[in-house]
Amino acid sequence: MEKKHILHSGMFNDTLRRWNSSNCTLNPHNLMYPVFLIEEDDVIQPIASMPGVSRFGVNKLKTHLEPLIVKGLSSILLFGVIDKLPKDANGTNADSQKNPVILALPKLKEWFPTLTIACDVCLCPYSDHGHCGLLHEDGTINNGPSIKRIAEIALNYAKAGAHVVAPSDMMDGRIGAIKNALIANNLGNKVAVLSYAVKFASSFYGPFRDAACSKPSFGDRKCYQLPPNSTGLAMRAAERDVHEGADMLMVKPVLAYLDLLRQVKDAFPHHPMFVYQVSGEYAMLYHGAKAGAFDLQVAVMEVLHSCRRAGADVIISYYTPQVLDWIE
Ligand code: PB1
Repeated sequence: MEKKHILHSGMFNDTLRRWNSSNCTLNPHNLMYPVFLIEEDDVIQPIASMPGVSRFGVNKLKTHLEPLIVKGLSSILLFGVIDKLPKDANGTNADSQKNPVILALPKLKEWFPTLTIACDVCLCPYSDHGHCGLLHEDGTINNGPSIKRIAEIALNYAKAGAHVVAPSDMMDGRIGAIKNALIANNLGNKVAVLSYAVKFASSFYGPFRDAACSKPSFGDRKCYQLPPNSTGLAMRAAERDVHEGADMLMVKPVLAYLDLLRQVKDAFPHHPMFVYQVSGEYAMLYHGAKAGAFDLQVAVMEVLHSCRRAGADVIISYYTPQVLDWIE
């Protein structure tokens, strides 16, 4: 046997295994914690489709985040969920002064000065049609007004104190529109744009749509979320958003798209690469472990390490609270 083919000598103890796994470290700053924010400040609403995940009023979110900050949590991704505020065709309450995200931002910044706060920017949780953009009469996406509206919402979150705006709408040109709006308002150097650049029309979003009350009222999102089997469109989407000024890129979902994560990271090595372990991926691991198929901690850590190995710099995961304990 060739000497170089003797591999067991490189893995017979934990230190040797760590030496062979150095590019897969997982630290708190590699995690971003997605949280759902509701209008009622002192309410917690467990989400049936995502066992262990809840929607929080801002005061309950404070209590929930405090111990996580102590364990090193450095960033969250806010999703507003409205129930009392009306939804309309324009998503008016996406950025109204009663929007829970707009109201929470100054409080969260005061309570947690070390926390980087990203805000998801989209119309689907606020529009009566449940789509991520504005529509023509015939129900198709009206792209021009959509990116204008998305940029307006992003700017209002930035003005309310967001460090990062993250447009998950997938409209063509929204990154450039947001960037222009930030620059025109002297915020171009104070607010980062995290683009959901490579986001697929996945089957793994169901639990989120339940959690955020954001299901499309008709049709689907296949005309603006990438076809799951597209590589060319995926790479062109990343290139488009880099060209328009995105500060960070994202691939979403992740487990079924690790190949594209690697391709995007290799194509754009100078951009922080985010991945989103989405609601269906969360639930899949939860229920698999509950059914006894595998140990939850071992499986979740195996998946998160695969994301790091495939090029992810930051992982958006609902498992963040548990992972902070597991890596402590
Ligand atoms: O956890 C998840 O499933 C995330 C879902 C994601 C949130 N950014 C979107 C997917 C969808 O519902 O189509 C929401 C789109 N703005």
